[in-house]
Amino acid sequence: MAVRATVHKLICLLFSITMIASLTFAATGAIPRGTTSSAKDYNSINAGTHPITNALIYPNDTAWKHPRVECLIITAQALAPSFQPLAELKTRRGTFTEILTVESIYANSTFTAGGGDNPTYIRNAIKYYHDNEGTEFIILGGDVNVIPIRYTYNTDYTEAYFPGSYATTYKPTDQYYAGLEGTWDEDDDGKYGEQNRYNTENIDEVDWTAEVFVGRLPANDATQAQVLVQKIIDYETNPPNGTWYNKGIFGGAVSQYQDLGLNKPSVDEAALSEFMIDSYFNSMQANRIYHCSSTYTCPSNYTQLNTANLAAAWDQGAAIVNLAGHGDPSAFGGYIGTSSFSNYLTRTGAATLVNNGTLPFVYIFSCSSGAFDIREIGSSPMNLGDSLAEALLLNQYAGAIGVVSAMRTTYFFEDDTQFEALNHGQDRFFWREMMINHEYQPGRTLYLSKMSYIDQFINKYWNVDLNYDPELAEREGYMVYQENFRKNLLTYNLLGDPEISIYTGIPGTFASDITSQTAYIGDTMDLEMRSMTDDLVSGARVLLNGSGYYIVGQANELGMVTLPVPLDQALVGTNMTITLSGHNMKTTSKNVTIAKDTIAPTMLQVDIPASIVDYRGTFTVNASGIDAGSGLRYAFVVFVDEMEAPLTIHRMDIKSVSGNQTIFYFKFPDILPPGQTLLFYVVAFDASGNYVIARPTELFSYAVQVSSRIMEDALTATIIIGVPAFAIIITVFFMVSRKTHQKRSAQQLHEMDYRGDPNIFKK
Ligand SMILES: [Ca+2]
Ligand SMILES: [Ca+2]
Ligand SMILES: [Ca+2]
Ligand SMILES: [Ca+2]
Repeated sequence: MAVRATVHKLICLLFSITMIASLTFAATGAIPRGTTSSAKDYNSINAGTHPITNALIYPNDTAWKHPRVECLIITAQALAPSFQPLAELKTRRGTFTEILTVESIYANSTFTAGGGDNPTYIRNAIKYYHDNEGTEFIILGGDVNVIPIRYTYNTDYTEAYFPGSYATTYKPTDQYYAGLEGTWDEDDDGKYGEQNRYNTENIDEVDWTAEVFVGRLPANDATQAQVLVQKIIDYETNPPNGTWYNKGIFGGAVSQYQDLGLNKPSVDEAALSEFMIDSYFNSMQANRIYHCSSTYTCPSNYTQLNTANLAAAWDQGAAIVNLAGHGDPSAFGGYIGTSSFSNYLTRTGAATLVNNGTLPFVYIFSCSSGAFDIREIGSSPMNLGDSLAEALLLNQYAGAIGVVSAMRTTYFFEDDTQFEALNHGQDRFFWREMMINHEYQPGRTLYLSKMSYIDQFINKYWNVDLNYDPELAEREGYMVYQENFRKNLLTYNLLGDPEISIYTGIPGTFASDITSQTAYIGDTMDLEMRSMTDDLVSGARVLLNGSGYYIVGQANELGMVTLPVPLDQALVGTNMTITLSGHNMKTTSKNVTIAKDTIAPTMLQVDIPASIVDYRGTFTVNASGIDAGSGLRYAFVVFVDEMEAPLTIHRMDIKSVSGNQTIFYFKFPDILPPGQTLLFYVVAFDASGNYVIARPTELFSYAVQVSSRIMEDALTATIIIGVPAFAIIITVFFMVSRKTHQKRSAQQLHEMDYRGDPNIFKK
């Protein structure tokens, strides 16, 4: 209906251009120029006919009763009941969520018609929901044997721990379910995600930009699904008290020890941690747990990184954890000497953490600690259990709320002093996305940060790319690391709920007076979302729910949100529930009693130009009305012909509201018709449909004369138009030359080499 109303208004506008021009001339007496006068108004209260339909004022959007599926949970039939409470949690606070089973996907020809395999069908279903329901978040409700993962073609490195072609060629990623453009197998050879030079079409098969935000809850059965879902529910609705909400743990290991014989410098991830703490985490309390090499000086306030200290800090509670160093599917660790190595957190250790309910969101910068397919496809000895990331998720009351980690071998450059490449770049871009760009939903954080990393690292240097360029490859310094750069992006995946809001501070309470106890049908609620301590809550969500309506609004940067109350007589006397939620805020609900404004407006006074309007000038109308109850909310200028039949309708803007008084404003949008007279009246409505019509007399409309065109005017116009035309020519000339200059600067930037060490290092 909203769309129809817009179309209607457009038609009106077109109508006005043609019809106003044909209004007949009706001379009025000469009036002094340059003033406005208050017309003597004759008010018809709730009487008299007007052409304003309800649809024009009170949209009744079908989406209010059929909300879009913002979040989709894909799981197996056997696990679906376990995910039901998660769907309800989200739906209750305004993220309408549905469950779709893989059994129903595989049996639905809409999703299987084009052929392919099970991941293809699942992705087709996601595409369908994204296209038809506007779905934004996808929860893969199950481990890889429940919801298969896509193995992409990538030959960067022969992986330890994985059998056969899983070691050499096929590397897993859930990004396949996020990037929905193309098929990821454009040459149809069954090898998905090939870079351009392995693809007979010579195109990149990966879609690097996410259309939806994907996270996986790695349950193997209904019991595990219940554990994962209950952790999310408790995190959101009943988190433990304490100071853990604004604490961050930064575990910095040593990625490389100095080796003078091999001319290798040390790489201390404490340095990356310090950079991120300084740049992104000012609002939080940092717990530094580092191991530092002999060539790097740890800051004075650090704790020694070892298994016991890391577990102790974790058990005390934190909102976020960043671990940077080395890893394998079962552990996170780092070098403690040139060739000696220590693990700091193993999957066994993760399963025995006791940080009861104080669940951090964890980013692990390492190799393979997030290989959540290891148990399903791995070979001995790693097939004895789940990956470290899964162990953190599946710890029943402790561990983590979510983990971003790598499924396979990842990379770094050893002198990446700006922390912009590969593991360094991706790690810090992730936290920058969360803390600086305020993307607290992990699915958005991960996929948006991947896109900024591509934009600001991969695309920044001529010699760095995700695809092979044979011409550039002729030049010295070109990095033939496309497979490494590609896999480093694809292999970092999210285990956890992509939609949940991650705590970065102690949760606040919404102010109690944000909403009033009653609302009128047909009204809008204009709400300022703020906390009891008067902080604005930008991005906060409001759900108005009841009698089959599900109406959602989201606050802008200033915390303002507008929610419509349907003009539905059936709502009068009922209670609707209004639910407020937001980042670092406790979700709260209360009832709003829906009433009807039965008090008619008392007055509408119209100001019109007191003189003949210059046809080259502007024509404006002000109207001031008074209504008890909901107040006058909408007003229209209705232009009529000499027989008082409506020609065009123009909505007025609200200029100000003060108590019961509303002042409206209208500016004629088209070229004024020279020598003609505009005939019109004004009609204004309160929220519930009571109205008042203002005219000068009971029978006639206001008349405003437009001056007629004379020859001198035409000559003057020629001169006036001539001068700007010359100015435009000059301006365009300068704009073009400026653009050429800008292009040259961009070219110079593009020519810069990536200054990192040309040798890439495995984690
Ligand atoms: Ca292919
Ligand atoms: Ca895309
Ligand atoms: Ca698994
Ligand atoms: Ca009223």
